[in-house]
Amino acid sequence: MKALLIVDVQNDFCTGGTLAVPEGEKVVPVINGILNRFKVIVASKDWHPAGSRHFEKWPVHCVQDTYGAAFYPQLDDEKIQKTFLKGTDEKNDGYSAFDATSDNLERFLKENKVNDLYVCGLATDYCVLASALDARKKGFNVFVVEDAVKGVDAKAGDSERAIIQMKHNGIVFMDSGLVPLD
Ligand code: VGL
Repeated sequence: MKALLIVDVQNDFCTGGTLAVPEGEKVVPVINGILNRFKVIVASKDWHPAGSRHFEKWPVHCVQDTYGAAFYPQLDDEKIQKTFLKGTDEKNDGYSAFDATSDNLERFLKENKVNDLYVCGLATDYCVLASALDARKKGFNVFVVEDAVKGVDAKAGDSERAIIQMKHNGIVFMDSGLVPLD
């Protein structure tokens, strides 16, 4: 069984947000266009308390229950079966969807007999990177939908380096048009 993991497609990571990823919202139509190829669809959300230590490194973003933490409005979120909340305590960065505390992502995927995990969303060089690497460590076959991710690139080349690191760890990059239908 395959599953789609939609990482952090939240208002604060899109244009107008407090930690906007350049062109972040451009992933949304690409993601919406592949949802019907999956029976299992999950998402992660950055979900920080207002006093998070994470905000010593980053502008305040994705504070629990705020507009900035909501899914980008055009994301077709009705098809998401479960959303995993991460970075939920003051000491936790929560870059990886597998660090979610609201529920256990690894257990959910294994209960649903998922072995192929397709990853998309924001941002290539942080939460997509951390989630994809964790998925590999946990034994999933991992595919990143390359036209459905965007990077922060705080330092020029960060996304490119992240992609190389993922490829070195056996993660496969695939255009959305090639995601299998079944
Ligand atoms: C992220 C930077 C800081 C992400 C989260 O979702 O990739 N990036 N916090």
